[in-house]
Amino acid sequence: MGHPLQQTTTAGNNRGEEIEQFDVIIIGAGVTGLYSLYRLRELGLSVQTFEGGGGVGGTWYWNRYPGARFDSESYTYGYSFSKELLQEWDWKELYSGQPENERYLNYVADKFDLRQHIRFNSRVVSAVFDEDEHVWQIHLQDGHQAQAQFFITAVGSLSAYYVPDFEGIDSFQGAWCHTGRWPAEGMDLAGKRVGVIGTGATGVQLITEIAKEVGHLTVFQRTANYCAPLRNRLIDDNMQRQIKASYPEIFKRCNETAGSFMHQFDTRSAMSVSPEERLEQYERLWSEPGFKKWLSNFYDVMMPGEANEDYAEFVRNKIRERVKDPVVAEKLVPKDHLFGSKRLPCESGYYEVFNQANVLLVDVRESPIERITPKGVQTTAAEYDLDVLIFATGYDAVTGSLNRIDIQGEGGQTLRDKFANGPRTYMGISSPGFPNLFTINAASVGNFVRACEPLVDWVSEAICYVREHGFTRISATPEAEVAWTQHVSEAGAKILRTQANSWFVGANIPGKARFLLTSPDTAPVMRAKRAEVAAKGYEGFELS
Ligand code: NA7
Repeated sequence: MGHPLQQTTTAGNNRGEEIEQFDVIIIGAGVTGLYSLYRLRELGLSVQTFEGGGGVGGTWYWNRYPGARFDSESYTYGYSFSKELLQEWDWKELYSGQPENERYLNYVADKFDLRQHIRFNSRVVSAVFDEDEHVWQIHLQDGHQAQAQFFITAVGSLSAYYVPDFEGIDSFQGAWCHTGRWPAEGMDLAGKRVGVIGTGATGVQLITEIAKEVGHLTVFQRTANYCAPLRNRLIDDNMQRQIKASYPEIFKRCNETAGSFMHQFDTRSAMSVSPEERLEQYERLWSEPGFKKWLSNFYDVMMPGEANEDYAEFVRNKIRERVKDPVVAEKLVPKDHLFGSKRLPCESGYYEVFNQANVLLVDVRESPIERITPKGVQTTAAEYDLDVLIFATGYDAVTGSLNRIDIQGEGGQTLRDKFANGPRTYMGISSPGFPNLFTINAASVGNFVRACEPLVDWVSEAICYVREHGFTRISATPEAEVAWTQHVSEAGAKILRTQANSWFVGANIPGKARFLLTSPDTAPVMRAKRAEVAAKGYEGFELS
């Protein structure tokens, strides 16, 4: 049974098999995909979602590694579209962990009866635009086919997990996995010799948690990160009542900030106040939870220059204070990139792990990994014997998850080829030659849920506009693409996010073209831009 408003039809393919037809096909049942499904269905369209996983949640389905949790305040990360949902759901912790986040997304799927439109364990292998019929033909790994007028890739910006191509990886006789594919049944780590490669936001969460149970831990670090205390705590009844009474203000505040977080920069320059006042503010923010110490700081801390370096040194000294062995401490102190040029990993005892006698930090920039051996990891300096090896080595961001699907637009052009030197889009969401395709996984950063809701609303309204005005297709114009791509390149060069070698610019994947993979603009600027485009009858798009 479909939603009462839905009209699902079928058509025959050239082998005489029936193919289900929908108005919209969505790939992905994560945070963005679930909301897209809900929204489009409420607008009366027939929608089918294909999800590679066995359940809803996306990032919060796959990332079951110990320690996985939010870095945004939980109550700013929930959907805002339903007042009833906001009042019903109790976030238990200030920064909620993976099991609870997955439960939340399952609760949403059940409450809004979304599962009936989702086909799980269904990996889409190709999507081909039919230029005669103006529909997308979707092919799944299991042979299933479907078609729809509109096609939305809600495939996540960090979902194509990346395992470096180390020689000998298949010879390893212990157990290994990537954090983004943590087995649902867990990994048996108790008392074992465990190795972790990678010390990004994921590695920092994982290492802190598993250090409590492993026999011995070897951490292979290539780049030290600036990490700050999360200061998580339980939400008590009083705070719960306050949160529920103030959701409109919370979301209003998030919507006013660059990354849709609830923290606002201090409008003063760090260098305009006395050193004592500056330090007092650094210390005060340091004692508070979450991203405040990053995003409520003097505004110029987030700009390359004197203030940024002043705060970076403050953070470096915080690390030095916590690690007993000065040699180890110096290895953990970042010196090769600017503070804030990567998303700030938040931690709950990370640095103290390196004071444990059973924990070894291996600097693989000094002695790179040569190969994986049957017994463990061989660097240029030594071999480390391991029972379990965990890759916290990140993701082929944004384009990686699109590239896993053979997406063919007009004239047989593939999106993979078109994006080979970085995404060529208009506002991240549409690319000439690929009509009726919305690549919404390429458009949001920051607090993901806050950013995705207005984006999905915009795409849904665009789809309705096309249908209501008697058109069958919408596509960005080549001129809009050229102008936007140039804007990303020029404006991107000025922001802190492009200064480090991180996934934001594809620098974490060998051979990947360096190009900012997300918008260089703030969330309010992007919302205003999209609103203006729509108000002008979808300026920069061709409707036919
Ligand atoms: P990240 O931030 O991309 O971190 C990946 C880590 O893996 C990082 O420390 C890398 O070192 C390391 N890495 C990658 N390849 C290698 C090789 N070949 N050898 C040694 N070390 C390697 O991914 P995360 O999953 O931690 O975080 C992704 C986002 O999720 C994060 O931004 C938050 O928004 C949440 P490197 O720094 O490249 O030297």
